[in-house]
Amino acid sequence: MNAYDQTKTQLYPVTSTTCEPQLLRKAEYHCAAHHRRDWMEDTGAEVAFAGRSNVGKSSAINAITSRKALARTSKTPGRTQQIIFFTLDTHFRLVDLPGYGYAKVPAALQQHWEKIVQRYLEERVSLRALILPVDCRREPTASDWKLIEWCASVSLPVHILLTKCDKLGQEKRMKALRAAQKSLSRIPLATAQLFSATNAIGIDEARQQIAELLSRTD
Ligand SMILES: Nc1nc2c(ncn2[C@@H]2O[C@H](COP(=O)(O)OP(=O)(O)O)[C@@H](O)[C@H]2O)c(=O)[nH]1
Ligand SMILES: [Mg+2]
Repeated sequence: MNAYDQTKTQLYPVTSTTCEPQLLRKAEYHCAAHHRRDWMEDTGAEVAFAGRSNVGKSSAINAITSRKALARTSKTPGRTQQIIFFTLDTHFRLVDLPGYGYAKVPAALQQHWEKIVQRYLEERVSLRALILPVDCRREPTASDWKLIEWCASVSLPVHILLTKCDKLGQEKRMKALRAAQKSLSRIPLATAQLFSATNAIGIDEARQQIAELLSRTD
């Protein structure tokens, strides 16, 4: 290494492009972007959480990052209207997208959110995968399927968290997982797992999966 390279290395420390599951515990809130111009720079790698309001998205982010209130959880759905960026290190990020499908939100506002999410999904080069929490007791909604199909159409992996599985007994839980896996079998790059933020089910599995998706290079 010559002197120039040495200086360069010191100025720009090389970050690993393999994400370890434990890195998810290092998540820090970075910003909440109302506008496209406020998005973080599109470099490195990120995974985004999308989903219907009230499915347990914020609770899932908190559980996966081992933080009580990194992403605000709420009993009033539909409050998160911005795209929220969390950094894991200088290379890896988590992104919390606005929730959709809350009936009490006026249609115009709902459409506005959809546009923001669509724009983010279409433009973002560093996006490696979508994490989609779906209530394990309910069928995925039309909006959930729209996202899943969209991911398939652009070869973006989608990982489904079957949330609130503490509400089901063991047998029904496994039935819900099998049903989800069956309906996703025709979708390339779609995976599903059981998850409960309340009873800490599937948290290590989700961390492992997200770390692998963040490390994707293809
Ligand atoms: N029983 C149960 N309730 C949950 C779980 N995760 C979230 N909730 C509850 O569901 C509601 C919505 O959760 P939140 O994380 O804010 O959902 P979001 O709107 O998708 O971000 C809150 O009342 C949470 O306490 C879970 O794993 N089990
Ligand atoms: Mg939320």
